[in-house]
Amino acid sequence: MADHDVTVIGAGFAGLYQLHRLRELGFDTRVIEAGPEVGGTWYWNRYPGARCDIESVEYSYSFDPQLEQEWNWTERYAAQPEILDYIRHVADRYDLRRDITFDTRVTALEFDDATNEWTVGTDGGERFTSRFVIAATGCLSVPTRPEFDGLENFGGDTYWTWDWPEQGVDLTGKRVAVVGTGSSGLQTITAIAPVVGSLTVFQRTPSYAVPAHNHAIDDLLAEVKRHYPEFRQVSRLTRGGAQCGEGAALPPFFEDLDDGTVTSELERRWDNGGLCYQQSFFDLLLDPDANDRAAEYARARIRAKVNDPVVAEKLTPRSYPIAAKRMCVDTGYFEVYNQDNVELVDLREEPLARFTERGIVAGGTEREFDVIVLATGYDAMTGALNAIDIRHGDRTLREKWADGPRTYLGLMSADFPNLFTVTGPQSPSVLSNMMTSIEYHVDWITDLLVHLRDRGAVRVEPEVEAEDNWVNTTNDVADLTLFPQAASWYMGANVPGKRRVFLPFAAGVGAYKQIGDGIAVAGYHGFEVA
Ligand code: FAD
Ligand code: N01
Repeated sequence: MADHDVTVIGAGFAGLYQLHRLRELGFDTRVIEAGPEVGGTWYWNRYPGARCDIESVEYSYSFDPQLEQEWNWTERYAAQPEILDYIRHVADRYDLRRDITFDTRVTALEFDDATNEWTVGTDGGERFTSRFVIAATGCLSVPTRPEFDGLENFGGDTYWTWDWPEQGVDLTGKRVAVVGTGSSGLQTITAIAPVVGSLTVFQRTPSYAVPAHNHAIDDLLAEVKRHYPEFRQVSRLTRGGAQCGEGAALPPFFEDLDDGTVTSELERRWDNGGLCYQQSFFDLLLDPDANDRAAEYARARIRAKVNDPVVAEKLTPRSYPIAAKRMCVDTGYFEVYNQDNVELVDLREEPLARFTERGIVAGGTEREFDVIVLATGYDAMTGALNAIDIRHGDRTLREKWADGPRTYLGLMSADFPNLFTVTGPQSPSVLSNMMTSIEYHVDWITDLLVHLRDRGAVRVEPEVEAEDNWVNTTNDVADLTLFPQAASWYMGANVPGKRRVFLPFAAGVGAYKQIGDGIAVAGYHGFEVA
């Protein structure tokens, strides 16, 4: 008999909810977490300005109505400390910590056909067996760490946004460089600009960023709390797992709108703020004309914020369709470049050559710094799974996925029985409000484990044909969209040597839920159970 019924890897939002569900149902469950605390993303990312870009009333658990009623979000977009407080509160409220082993990394998983169990190996040298393993390892939990020439020679302080010191960093009056202008870079730059002595931003590709218009949400919170269950029901059937203040209404098709309505719709969405700008048209990521209009409008709004037209042009994204890379949500980011002590270095004009003891050489010029901040992104979706040596017989998951992930529903991979992935590749995950997708996957996996237990079954895995069909469906859907036209982390393009395939399922959370529910109702169609 296995040491545990289920091992969950990771104690972020996904791992914690998974533990709670399984323990309630009597499964002996153990969680292994690499970090010293719960929280995942929100434990590690303590950089200045870190906050969510999905509205707090949606970016939260829905499984317990009492929790929903009792927790009070203070802002439209909660900041990292508040989100981490919430996760800690959840861990304490449901007494989750007693089943979590912290400061321990799962390094190996090996499946035994004779026992239908996984042997789990950790970096502490422990080995134990588990009937099932659920990887709640996160889609954005393994940083890329680009190999910058000479980085180790820099004599000042270097910080990565994903591993910001818990005690904070005093940047007052310092000469600071930031490399990277995705969401992490933008949030950091905006937060530190008022205190630093000087700030130099090294930008390779400009980002589309929509203003957050963040504010206190007392009234909205009270209103949502009055009908939270119905509110969540609606969100689960939307494309993005969040309502964007529009309820269940679908956005209009671009070609159905006259020119004036197109402009007013873009203006309304932009002024409302946030990622929902990309929902201006249903076909914004399908129709190049729709995309061009939304992109041009965004570019005009961005340019209007920056005083120097040369700097404004450098900050204006042009090289990829809007929203084909994850958009950013900002709070005064572009205005930072109107400060006299802020410089933008466009790495397309002045390539980054190397780091030195004093600073960074780009375009033949050495700039000197006290502190360098690296906000260079993640090996998304597959990074954390491929970091574990996952074996069945003479095959590893890493080898199987060398040309891109192969999964059924983003939940399991054929020939790797009894191993589940929460928000895995080829599920909507990172294209959605992750809380909606996490809860859906955790509930789906839990229901399947109960189904197996009720039948005395000890093994489940996808049929190869079902997996092939799902991989084809995922790729076909992606090919209908403009996503593949951007060199994004969605495509694996930010990791040298990573195969370029579109990683998430792009047809939306609502469509995915209907498929997932249908497969379960049909007796887990496409899964072999033994
Ligand atoms: P994570 O929070 O990543 O947790 C995974 C955990 O697994 C980590 O604690 C990690 O240490 C652990 N782990 C990984 N591998 C191992 C191993 N081998 N052994 C042991 N432990 C391991 N999504 C949104 O929907 N809205 C947002 O506003 C939003 N903002 C974000 C902001 C930032 C800065 C980042 C980086 C991501 C953001 N995301 C957002 C995505 C975010 O990752 C998810 O919303 C969510 O927090 C993921 O939860 P998770 O539990 O699936 O994964
Ligand atoms: O990472 P990124 P991130 N030399 O990959 C640049 C979520 N998130 O951590 O675009 C120079 O987006 C790179 O340039 P380029 C959200 O899902 C959410 O910022 O590859 N530059 C890019 O500018 C997000 O999408 C929030 O040309 C290099 C930047 O580094 C995801 O996490 C906040 C380089 C990396 O941007 C990842 O965001 C934070 C090099 N060698 C994160 N390598 C919210 O607001 C990379 N870059 C909720």
